[in-house]
Amino acid sequence: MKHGVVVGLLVAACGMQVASAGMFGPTAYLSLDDSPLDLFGGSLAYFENFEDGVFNIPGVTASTGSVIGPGSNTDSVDEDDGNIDGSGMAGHSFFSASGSVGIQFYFDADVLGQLPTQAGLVWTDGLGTITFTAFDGDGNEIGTLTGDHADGAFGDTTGEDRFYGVEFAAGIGSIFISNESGPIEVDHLQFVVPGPSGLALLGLGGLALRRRR
Ligand SMILES: [Ca+2]
Ligand SMILES: [Ca+2]
Ligand SMILES: [Ca+2]
Ligand SMILES: [Ca+2]
Repeated sequence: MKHGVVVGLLVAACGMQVASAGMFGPTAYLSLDDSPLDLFGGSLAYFENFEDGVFNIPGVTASTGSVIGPGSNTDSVDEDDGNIDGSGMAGHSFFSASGSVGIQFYFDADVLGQLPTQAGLVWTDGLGTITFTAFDGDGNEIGTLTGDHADGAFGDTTGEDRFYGVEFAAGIGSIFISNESGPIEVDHLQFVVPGPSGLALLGLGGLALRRRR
């Protein structure tokens, strides 16, 4: 399958690991360049970095949480403040007070045309073991990843930040992420919906993505 080959090449080129079939991560992530998703593959790519202070890309809703930042406790993805410098405090992230309850992002096939075939996000803060689970359109589990990379600090550190994602050709209904204790922060929510050829990138990161090409 051509699509799968392209993803594989990207993963290999970036030196990233695929934890199991169809799952991406957890892998270090400081900028969109670190994404293993096929955002330029001729499909519709959606990207949210929360940098305008609102969560407003179409076709996805969150079970809980809100946009925060900038601030000393804000853990944005590092690049969003214009400098990859070990700090995310000058950016924005998506926050929820209970990491153990976690955050689930639900995709809407009616809005998107169909469910995404790739989806992921970046965990940026919390405590304890991180768990990421992807579900299909019927709520059945596609796969789960776990990570143990939280640095124990509630500041703006970015060396601990990791991408978690999934690829599932039949359609991804939702993705869930949690950590054992403390609050939770995520950023760079991104997903790919099969569509007409030619990149039509929707979302706040569009300019950044085009600049890199
Ligand atoms: Ca930064
Ligand atoms: Ca951000
Ligand atoms: Ca962090
Ligand atoms: Ca931390």
